Amino acid sequence: MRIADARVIVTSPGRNFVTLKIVTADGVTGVGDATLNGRELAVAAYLTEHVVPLLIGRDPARIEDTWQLLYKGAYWRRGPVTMSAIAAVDTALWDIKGKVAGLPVYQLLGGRSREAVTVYGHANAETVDDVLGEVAHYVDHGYRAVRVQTGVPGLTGVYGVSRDPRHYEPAGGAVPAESVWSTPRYLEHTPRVFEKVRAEFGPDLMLLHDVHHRLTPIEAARLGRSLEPYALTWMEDPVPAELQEGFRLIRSHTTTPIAVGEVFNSIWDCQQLITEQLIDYVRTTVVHAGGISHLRRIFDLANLYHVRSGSHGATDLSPVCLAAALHVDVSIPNFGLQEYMAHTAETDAVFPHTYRFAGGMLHPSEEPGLGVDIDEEAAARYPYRAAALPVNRLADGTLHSW
Ligand code: CS2
Ligand code: MG
Repeated sequence: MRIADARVIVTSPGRNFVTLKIVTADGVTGVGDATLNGRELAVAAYLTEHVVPLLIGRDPARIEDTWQLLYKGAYWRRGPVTMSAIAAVDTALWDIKGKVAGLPVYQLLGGRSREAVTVYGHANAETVDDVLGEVAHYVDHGYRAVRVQTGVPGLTGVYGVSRDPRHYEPAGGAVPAESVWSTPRYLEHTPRVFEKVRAEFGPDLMLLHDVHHRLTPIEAARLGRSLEPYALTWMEDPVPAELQEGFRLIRSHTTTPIAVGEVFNSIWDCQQLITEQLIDYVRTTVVHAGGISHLRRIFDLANLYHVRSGSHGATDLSPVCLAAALHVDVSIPNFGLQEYMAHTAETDAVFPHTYRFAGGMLHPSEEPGLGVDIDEEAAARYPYRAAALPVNRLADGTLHSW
């Protein structure tokens, strides 16, 4: 079997997505997500100019050798653009391998380790009273886990609070929107949110919160300690994670579990965090961490150190990524949680898929391969539009993590 064609498809059904479709000479196709929010065209160009020419004529069955060729062969290793491009190729080749074998990909990864994939939803609102209603929405729909994000009194445009509570999309126009941040106001407000949510919904509901990279380690330690009475499942991205050793300081002060990794693109980004048990969940996912092959390596390392998966699953990861993630989620021994922000109907129409939601869980496709595709005619109806992620500043104008 040989790769005869590989198409890079950029489409924007409500938001931008980049998809790689690989076609073999026998007509078997595979798809991979290559979407990098705010940097979509960088990945599309990397694929078109530097990857697709290498794929034509290769044996699609050689997934590992292709991965090594694209990783080591680039000389310039790692980084979100390179690893998203490699991820798309890897994912598409696993899709093809499943179709050729006549098996859903999870069967090629060792089979089921659980019946389905427990997911968490996104309850968000400007005020605490309104967010209680949003949490109730997810509980009423069977969710066992809910992420809670609210506004902060005195601030506007706080991360995680969206106009449309069901579809949070942070990328806006071509020029980044700017918001103003205050850590003192946030640290003062957040424990009160979870005091009310826990009191309203009792001890069994899994509660999560995304700090979104905004604190220093000692501030994160203070937040973690203030949240301990409310027994969160995790506090996410408490600090920017380039300084992995910085998490030792957080760890020494609080037992609130920590989840990190949606911005990581290789095992090297989290090796110290995992091997020193500085985190409890690693949030890497298929599209940004080198595909199914590399993601499995990260989760296998994590498994040795009591670290569970908690893969990213925002709406800027396409249904192709989510379909692939579910095959990994259902098969690994150390699954924790899968983020699930449902895509819009417009997006789902471009990416027909057979995974399904029921009772707070996602069920991966049973079709051969990943169980997802891209409708190229529908995709062509949604041209790309530049959309940048916001930036964040302190009141004095200092650029802060968004
Ligand atoms: C967030 C994302 O889902 C999450 O945990 O961190 O909404 C993130 O901000 C976006 O994926 C960025 O594109
Ligand atoms: Mg996050």
